[in-house]
Amino acid sequence: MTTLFDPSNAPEDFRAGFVSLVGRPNAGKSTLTNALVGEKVAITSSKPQTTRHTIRGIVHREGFQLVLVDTPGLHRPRTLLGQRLNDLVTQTLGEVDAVGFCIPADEKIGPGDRYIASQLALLNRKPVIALVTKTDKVKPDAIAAQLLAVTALGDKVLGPENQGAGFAAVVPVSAVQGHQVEDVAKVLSERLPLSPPLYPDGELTDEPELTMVAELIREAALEGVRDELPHSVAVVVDEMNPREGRPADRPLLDIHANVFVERDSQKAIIIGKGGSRLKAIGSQARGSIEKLLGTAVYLDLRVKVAKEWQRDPKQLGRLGF
Ligand SMILES: Nc1nc2c(ncn2[C@@H]2O[C@H](COP(=O)(O)OP(=O)(O)OP(=O)(O)O)[C@@H](O)[C@H]2O)c(=O)[nH]1
Ligand SMILES: [Mg+2]
Repeated sequence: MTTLFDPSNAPEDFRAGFVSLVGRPNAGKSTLTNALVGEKVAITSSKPQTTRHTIRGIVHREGFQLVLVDTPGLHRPRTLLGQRLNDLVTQTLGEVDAVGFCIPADEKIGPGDRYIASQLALLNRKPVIALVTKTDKVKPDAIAAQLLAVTALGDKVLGPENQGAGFAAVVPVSAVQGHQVEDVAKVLSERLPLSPPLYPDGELTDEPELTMVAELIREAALEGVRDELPHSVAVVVDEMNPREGRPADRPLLDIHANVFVERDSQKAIIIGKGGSRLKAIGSQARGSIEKLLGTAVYLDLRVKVAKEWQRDPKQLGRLGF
C-alpha cells in the first residue's frame, strides 16, 4: 500500500529544516552525512575534494526531520572547478537554517579553518555548530584540547564584534564508530524551525539514481590512485537500461559509463596493466551499484581523455559543473 505524503498530521511541535555541513576538504562531512542518514548517500574517500556537488541527506527522527546539505570542502581554489565548488558552498550557506562546521580532531586548526570561520561570521547570526570529527583517531585529552581550541576560534571569529557569541555548540563525534552521532542530530535539530516534515517518511536523499551510480563509479576509481589523479577523474553515465528478454524474476540492468581523466598518462594508470585496474574498479563499482539499486548490473566502463577539463568552462559544462 502506498500512503500519500501528508505532512499536515505532524505534531505541532515538529521541527524540520536544512543544515549545511561545511569544512575543509577531507574533514569528514560526507562520512558524517551518511552516518546521520543511516545509509550511504554520499561517496567518501581519503582524497581531499571528493564531494563535488551539494547532496541532500534526509535524517528522520521522532519529532524532527533534518535535511543535511553535504557540501564540497572549502579550499583555496587552483582551478575553475575549485572556484565553482567554493561558490556553490557559499550559495548554499545562504539558504539553510543552521550550519555544521566540521573540524577534524586529529589536525591542528589551520588557516583553512580560520578562513571558513570568517566566512561563517558573515552569515548574520545564523547559528553555527562546530562538529569536532574523527574523535576515534585521537586520545581523550587531545579531544578535550581540540574542543577548547575550537571554542576559542568561535569566540574570536564569531564574537560580539561580529554580532555573534561564538559557536552555538561544540560537539565531538566519530562517524566511523557511531559515537555521539545522535547527539549531533539532536543539537542540530534544536536549530530547526517549527515545521511539518519536508520529505515523505523513508526518503533518504533527492539525488537522482544516475548521479548516485556515477558517484559510486568515481568512488571506486579513486581507490588507490594518488597525487593529482583523484582530482582529474570525472564520471558520466551515458545509459542505464533494463536488458530486454530477461526473465521477470531475474532482471539485469545495463549501465554504460565513461570515466574521464585529463591526460593520456592518467588513462594508462586507470586502465592498469592488461586492464587490471579498470577491472577492479568495475567490479567494486558494480557491487555497490547492485547494493544501491537491488538488482543485478552489467557495467560497461570506458576510459576517455578530456584534456584539462578542470580548467575548461566548456568541458566543465559538459561534465555537469
Ligand atoms: N577514523 C575516522 N575516519 C573518518 C571519520 N570520518 C571520516 N573519516 C575518514 O576521513 C576521510 C575523509 O572523509 P570524507 O567524509 O570523504 O570527508 P569530506 O569532508 O566529505 O571530504 P570532501 O568531500 O573531500 O570535502 C575518509 O577516509 C573517511 O573514512 C571518523 O569519524 N573516523
Ligand atoms: Mg565529501
